[in-house]
Amino acid sequence: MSYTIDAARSIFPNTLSADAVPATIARFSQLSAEDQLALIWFAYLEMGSGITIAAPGAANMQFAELTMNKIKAMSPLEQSQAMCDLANRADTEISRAYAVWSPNIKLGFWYQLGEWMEQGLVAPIPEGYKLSANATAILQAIRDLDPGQQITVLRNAVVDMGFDVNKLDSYTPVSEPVVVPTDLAQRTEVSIESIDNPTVLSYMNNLNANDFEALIELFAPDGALQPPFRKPIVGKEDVLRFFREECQNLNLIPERGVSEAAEDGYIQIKVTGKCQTPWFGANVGMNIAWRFLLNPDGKIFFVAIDLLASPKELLNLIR
Ligand code: 45D
Repeated sequence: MSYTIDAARSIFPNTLSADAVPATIARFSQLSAEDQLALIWFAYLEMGSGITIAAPGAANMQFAELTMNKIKAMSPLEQSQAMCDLANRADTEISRAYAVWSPNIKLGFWYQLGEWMEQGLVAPIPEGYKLSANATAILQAIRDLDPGQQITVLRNAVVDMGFDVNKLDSYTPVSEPVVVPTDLAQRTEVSIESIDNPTVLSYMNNLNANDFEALIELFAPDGALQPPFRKPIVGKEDVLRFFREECQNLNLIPERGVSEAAEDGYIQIKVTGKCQTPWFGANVGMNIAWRFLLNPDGKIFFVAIDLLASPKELLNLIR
């Protein structure tokens, strides 16, 4: 007998993830499109007063440029409609174009629209717009989250907008160009209290160096990676695609861990620490757990990445 992905998902079952994030997103998705846009606008303004978002690079935005300029050229009424259509996942040309973009392109698109809204080039949220009671309560719930959870809610809200790709017959995903891995001489190495497993250390170091080719070789052929609040991505090909499309320029700062023998010669290792996204840099450190299950060859059969419920969870290494 050996592990299944399904069984692997429940290693270290005491790990408490930030359930408030999917709960908030579920409530958010019940709101009207107008309320959704206004709520994000207010949340974004409040967040922006404390932390700055890094502007996306031009190379990443080339794919959204046409659509952004189309919106910029519209009348204010049409602009508001186009944004509502995105929130409503309506079947429009813009919503279809948006749907196939990688999360970072979607975020960059809204970053630009947000700038243009502030500059008066794109229709703003009407002055004096009054959020519904539900939206007001959700905005308060977002305020009560820690910064790492707040930015995850915002990211998920953006990723969920646009036409549903599952309703498209076929499509080509559009993502930013893959960066060149960091020069060997420039790489830094992590150290993790109580962990010296070479696979785990190489995982962190290769991801930090954007060296996705080396990173994927740490995985078993049928290995899987489960991002926060998502189902596992299974198989080297799909995991590699995920790394290229969604994992560039992350900064992993693992702190401590625990390693123990599992069944059939497997090893399970839990590591906790921080992760920074290029959008917010060192301003926002997300509290993260990595739950690895390594096969007898030392390859990654499964790794889950969890956004933790609270900083206290960083110290929770019990089985
Ligand atoms: O609707 O080990 C307006 C993996 C109003 C890989 C707006 C990982 C209207 C393996 C303001 C204009 C990736 C899993 C909208 C590790 C409106 C691994 C705009 C984890 C939408 C560790 C809103 C990585 C805007 C993690 C512009 C956990 C919002 C990465 C912008 C997490 C929001 C990254 C932004 C996160 C959010 C990034 C830029 C959570 C970025 C969030």
